[in-house]
Amino acid sequence: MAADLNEKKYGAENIKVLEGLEGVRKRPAMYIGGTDKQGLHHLVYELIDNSVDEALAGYCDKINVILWKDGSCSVEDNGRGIPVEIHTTYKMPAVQVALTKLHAGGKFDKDSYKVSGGLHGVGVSCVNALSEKLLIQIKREGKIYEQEYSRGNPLTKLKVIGKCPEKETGTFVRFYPDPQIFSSLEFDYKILENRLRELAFLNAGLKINLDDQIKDKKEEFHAEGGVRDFIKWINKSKEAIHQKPVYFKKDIENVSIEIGIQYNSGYQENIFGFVNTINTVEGGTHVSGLKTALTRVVNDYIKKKNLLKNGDTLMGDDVREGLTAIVSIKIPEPQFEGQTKSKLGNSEVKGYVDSVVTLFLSEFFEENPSVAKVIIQKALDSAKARLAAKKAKDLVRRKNVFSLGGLPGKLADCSSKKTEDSELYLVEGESAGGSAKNARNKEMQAILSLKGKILNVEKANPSRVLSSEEITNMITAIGTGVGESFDLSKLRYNRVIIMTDADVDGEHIKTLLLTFFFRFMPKLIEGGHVYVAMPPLYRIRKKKDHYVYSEEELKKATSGVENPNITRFKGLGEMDLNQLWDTTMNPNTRKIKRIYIEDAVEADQVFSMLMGDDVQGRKDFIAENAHEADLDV
Ligand code: 0RA
Repeated sequence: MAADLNEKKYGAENIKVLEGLEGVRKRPAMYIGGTDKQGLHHLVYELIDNSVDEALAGYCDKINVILWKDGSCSVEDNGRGIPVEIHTTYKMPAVQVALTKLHAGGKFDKDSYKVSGGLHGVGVSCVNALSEKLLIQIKREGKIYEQEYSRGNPLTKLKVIGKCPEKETGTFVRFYPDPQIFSSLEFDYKILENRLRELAFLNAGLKINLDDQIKDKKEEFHAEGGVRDFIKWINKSKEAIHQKPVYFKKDIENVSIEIGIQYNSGYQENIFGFVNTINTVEGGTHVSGLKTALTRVVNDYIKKKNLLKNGDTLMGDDVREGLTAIVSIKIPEPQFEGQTKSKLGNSEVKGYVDSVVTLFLSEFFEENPSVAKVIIQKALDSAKARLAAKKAKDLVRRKNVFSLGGLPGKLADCSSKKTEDSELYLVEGESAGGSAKNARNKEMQAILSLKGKILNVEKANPSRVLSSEEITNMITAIGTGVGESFDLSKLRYNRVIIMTDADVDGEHIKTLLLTFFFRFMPKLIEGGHVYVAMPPLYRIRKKKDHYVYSEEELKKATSGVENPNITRFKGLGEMDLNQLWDTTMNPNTRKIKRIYIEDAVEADQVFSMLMGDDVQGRKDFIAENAHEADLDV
């Protein structure tokens, strides 16, 4: 550690190191991002990352995560075990150094390079600092060691508590997150499940167990096929146009590169980049290396087989329609750039990935001509559709120029011109639209009513989507444009609120609209501008009217009340103007739910499943999630 302090590149980190664990408790957000649910789960990730590093170094093939009934969480691995020898500088066991001294990235053992990715790489000492209690057990050299901590301070000395076979080694850490620090203490099975599954896919062969003793749920994540299995999993609710994913893995210099590719019959491009198991949502040199090579290899093949006249070539977008790809690289010193530090900057990586893809993919095409054929045909088709879409887009643009002020006639706009204050309600049906128009606050709320069901964008090609009138009306009203020409600064309303009936049809329309936003305006969702209104299901008449939003709530609210006066709202149309205003439109009393894209992989899965062909998957999903609506008033 002393050596680290002398290294200039650790500038900002040094301050953290000097501050010590009190600094972590004083300003936890600086170390783990926040003290909310996400920060809480960050603690688990920090521990898992250490174990994954041990797996990457080749010493561990099993990680167990347990959520205990008493609210604690433990992470156990069968790696070498954190060293217990007395540290020469600190004169205490090395494990105690690891748990009580902040480390400026990397493990305290300078020679082992850290590959997996903690957000801040602050490690187990941070978890210790933010835990009311922490217990560590280590198996090394035939002995079992144990030590206990509270809020970063040792409660006991490291002691030997038993024996074990020499070849049994590993580290077990159980921690109790500190209620003085965290606003939420409950671990979420789903959040952990997604990350653990991802880690299993990204570390072929590694077995990861998740055991939730509160929810009584267990799962083992294990993928011998690595990224190949990941691709199959992402595409499972889509229709693949070739059965086996294209897959290759190669190490160049110090960089390990693993790539999987499979096309489906849809139109979306889904390329997921990972660097040291971190999802690089902003892309970077690994992703651009893949894109460049893919376009070149396809065009070379087309040229060689004379598949296009007059030497025409395809564009990158043509080659990526319906593509699901993963490029996962592991690199000793990643440089992250971009707004959220999730874009890979290492410039040498682009060439490495390009050369791997060029080599393997051209070979694959030569050896699998029937697969090459369906992929190339798909790219040729999408080039045709691109030209058609361009015509349709031009049409939309022209329409905007000629129509009144550029806005659709069906839009009842608000009078305020300030985006910040204003809201656009997208309302199902003309009659509900009419009621909303009368109930609204004209100053800040605009209404656009939509005729029944909009086009299913998952199944239609982009040129048809963009020539549908309901959709062009919506695009023009929102103002930002779509796809690559999307410009958030042109947004005309701060909130776009989808308001449908609380029934099956309403649910369907809501999903269609969300799919549209997800596919064509994902930044609108990312920016937190998309909401759904939550109209109540029932009114209970007491001294004051009381609205309830679910069957359970109704049961609770009426238990013990004899002869409650209940009205069921079948739709928005059955409410009078005051009711509509109070329950779904008045910013002070309504319930609306903000839509998030938490995880691109999962969102894509859900949307494909809900909108695509996988009927059974869809039924299962709806049955499982039907009761989960988190409400924001
Ligand atoms: C440094 C050196 C050695 C192992 C580890 C760290 C280690 C750390 C963690 C954290 C969680 N699980 C872990 N497993 C191992 C190796 C020392 C040696 O035996 O040569």
